[in-house]
Amino acid sequence: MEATAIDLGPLRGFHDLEPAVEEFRAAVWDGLAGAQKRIPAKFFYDAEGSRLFDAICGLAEYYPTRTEIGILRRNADAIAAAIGPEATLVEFGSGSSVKIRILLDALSSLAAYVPIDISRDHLVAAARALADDYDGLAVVPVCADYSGPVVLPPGVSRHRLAGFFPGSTIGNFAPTQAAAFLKQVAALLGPGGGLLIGVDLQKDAAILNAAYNDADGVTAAFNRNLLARINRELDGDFDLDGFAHNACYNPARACIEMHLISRRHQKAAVAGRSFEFQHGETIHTEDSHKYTVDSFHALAAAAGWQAEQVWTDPDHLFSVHYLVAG
Ligand code: AVJ
Repeated sequence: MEATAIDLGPLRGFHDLEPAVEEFRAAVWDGLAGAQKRIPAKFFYDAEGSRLFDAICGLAEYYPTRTEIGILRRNADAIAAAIGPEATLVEFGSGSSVKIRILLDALSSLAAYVPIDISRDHLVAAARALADDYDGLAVVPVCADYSGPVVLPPGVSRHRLAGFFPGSTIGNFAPTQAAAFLKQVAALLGPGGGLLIGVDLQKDAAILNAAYNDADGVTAAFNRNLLARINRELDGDFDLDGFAHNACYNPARACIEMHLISRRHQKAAVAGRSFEFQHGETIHTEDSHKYTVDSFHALAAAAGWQAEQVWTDPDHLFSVHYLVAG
């Protein structure tokens, strides 16, 4: 079979480390073999999952995206001043171009923009659109799983590195993993490096539960797409109607837990292996941890980051932090 060439258009390079299907299969086999079945949330984002996530971001109930965008817009100048001139901006997960465009508009000079994302097609499309719209901006996309070790491409200026990790994606990590990730980012960006990070805040459980159980069922479709993806990529035979979406705030863990609940006793095959599901048994698909400003500062400090500034919205729903390594 011939390799398909990727048309880079005006991009300055492309580093493709997209996880292979073997990694997905190993994670699903492993995750469905345990007493509590689970699948890592990073596998939500195939093309269909990325499309559904974009739809979630526009839902009335899903406050984080529009709230974070509001915070970035209102404080764009202060954020640009904190990042400083001639920085190389490294984005972990290149989901929403709306957010990065707010920063690119406010930053008067930038050495390069390096988006890192697990979903190759999504990444290339978003990177190309930015390179088209921001004349002279060096856009260097890296297709990789940033939850593991990341190596920046050669030729990217290390003069001054600033990370951007919006969306409260940090909440998908358990607190100990989040600290490990923040340490790894500090090592990657080096002493004096900065990190602009969005963190969802603890709040009334009713607001949180509504955000993850939208009336239109988009979050349910996003959750079930994990099974559809297994069927597509791992020769699975999941009956999608056999699983119900469930998301619920667990106050003891300060965390939204998302599950797929088996509606009956059933079996499903994944790449030649059969798994059994009891009636009511769940697959744990996502954790979304919520912080206070103080609990996040403590986490960041334990990982070697100093809290420089924090911006929030009038209702205290969401926070954006600027941290400095060292
Ligand atoms: C972007 C991963 C942070 O946890 O709120 C949205 C993902 N899951 N609705 C979140 C998500 C269900 C989202 N993160």
